Amino acid sequence: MSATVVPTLPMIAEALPRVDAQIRELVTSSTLPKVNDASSRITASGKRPRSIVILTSTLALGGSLDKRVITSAACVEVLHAGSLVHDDLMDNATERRGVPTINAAWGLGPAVLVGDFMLAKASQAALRDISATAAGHIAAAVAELVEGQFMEVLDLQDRSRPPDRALKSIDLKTAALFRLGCVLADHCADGAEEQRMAEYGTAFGLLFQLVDDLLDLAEGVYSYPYLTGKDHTVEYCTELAARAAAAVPDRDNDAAAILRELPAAYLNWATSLIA
Ligand code: GRG
Repeated sequence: MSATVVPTLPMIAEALPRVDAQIRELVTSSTLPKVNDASSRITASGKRPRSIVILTSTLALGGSLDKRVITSAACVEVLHAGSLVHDDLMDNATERRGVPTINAAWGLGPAVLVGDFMLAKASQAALRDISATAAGHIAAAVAELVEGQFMEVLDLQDRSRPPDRALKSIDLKTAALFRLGCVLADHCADGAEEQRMAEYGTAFGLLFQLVDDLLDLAEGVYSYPYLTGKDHTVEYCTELAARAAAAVPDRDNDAAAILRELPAAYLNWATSLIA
């Protein structure tokens, strides 16, 4: 999700390298070079949409891009990457972000452990550099990810999968991290808008996964668009973009305006690819 896909601000572009540096610090903090090597490889790239949402949300709420916010974004990216490591080993995937997966390069056992290491490092950084409240939000989101993935593993090959159950699984496995990012941004900005930011993260997170599923529709798994059809899914995504925009707290600044535009801009980009 780069500036060519969605609108952004120069301050966000300038802050992203600080997020990358913090990610690097977290994933190279093992005493074991092989653990650092594996977790660095999976975090070295990625489109960083979750960071863009966290940084923009903070500015929209009148906060500054300080160490706590940069750490929030880094923690969410490391959790996301850790969950991808576990997802790849469950799927037996061989390549991710242009490099061999950890399960393909080192085997299943090391992939379980590297994913666990990344979760632990994100939690530790949140407790040290943000707050106990932030670490609590992270633990709750990890539990949601696990539950969402659990539902996914059970249901993905089920032809009679009810679409609402597919949505529930998306809410947990993908929207949870966007929700977490928005709640952390509110926490760091002291914005007192947790509920509206959680609603924004939920709507954008659902939209983000549905777009991913629309782009992967040919793969034939029982995803929400496969179950309900492409047109219905695009219509539902349009509703989600409006729901996200309406949830943005009533602030009159450039970042809030961008936050309102982001979901629809992302959807427009995706629909131009699948048209
Ligand atoms: C270990 C935290 C942890 C969780 C275990 C495996 C699991 C439970 C959850 C995984 C859930 C999952 C695979 C969600 C899909 C998320 C998604 C839409 C990934 C694609 O995200 P992008 O497009 O990818 O941001 P890049 O590579 O750009 O980061």
